[in-house]
Amino acid sequence: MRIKLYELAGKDDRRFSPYCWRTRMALEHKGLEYETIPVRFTDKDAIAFSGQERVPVIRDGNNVISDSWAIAEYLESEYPTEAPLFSGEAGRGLTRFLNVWADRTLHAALIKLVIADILEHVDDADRDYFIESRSSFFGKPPAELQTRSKADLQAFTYALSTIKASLGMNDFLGGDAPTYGDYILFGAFAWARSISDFPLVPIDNPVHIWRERMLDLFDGMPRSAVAYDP
Ligand SMILES: N[C@@H](CCC(=O)N[C@@H](CS)C(=O)NCC(=O)O)C(=O)O
Repeated sequence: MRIKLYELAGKDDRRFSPYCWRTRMALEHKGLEYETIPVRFTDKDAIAFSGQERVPVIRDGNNVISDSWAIAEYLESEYPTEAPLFSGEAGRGLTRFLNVWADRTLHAALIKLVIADILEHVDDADRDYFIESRSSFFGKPPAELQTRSKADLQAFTYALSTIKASLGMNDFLGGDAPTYGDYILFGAFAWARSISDFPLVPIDNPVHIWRERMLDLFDGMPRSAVAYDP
């Protein structure tokens, strides 16, 4: 039976969740058959069976798993003979570090640059929910948060600087081939690309060159997603 991936979707079937992108890339990496079920922010009933309110969620036979990190660990233990996501225990530990860094540092810097653009692409039914939930979380509405001030641009560039240095040495964070760490980082860029045409990284930057490489993986599946800069 195919795995079901419940995935955030906006207008025009835009898939714009960084966490759902991590899971989608992990499923592709393992070569597992899956189908995606689009979910809007306010479709909480559609994922109520998972006992929580966020995507991604996967249903694999009788197993239901939520949270992109828990899903990656599940796929690795349930499908050990498929391509490894972590390359062993040390790889898993270091990737866990990257997961926390991306959630806390990279996403925190990126959201300020694109949050109002997200609003343009959420489903109409989600518009009020998005404004209210994000205004409450950040203390101001999306339009006031996305000023792209010099300080906000510098914070994003600074957050990426370590990754930039690392990607200047290897094709992928995982070395010669991508591993789950690459998918964590790519989630942020797939998210931004799906809802914003703001140029985050200069085209001669190793991060941009890596992003192009990532877009070509899996027969170009990521590149063909509804997005800017196709
Ligand atoms: N730690 C979770 C975060 C998942 C998450 O925050 N997903 C967002 C979509 S990007 C969501 O479902 N938000 C629901 C909401 O804001 O109501 C993971 O890694 O999967």
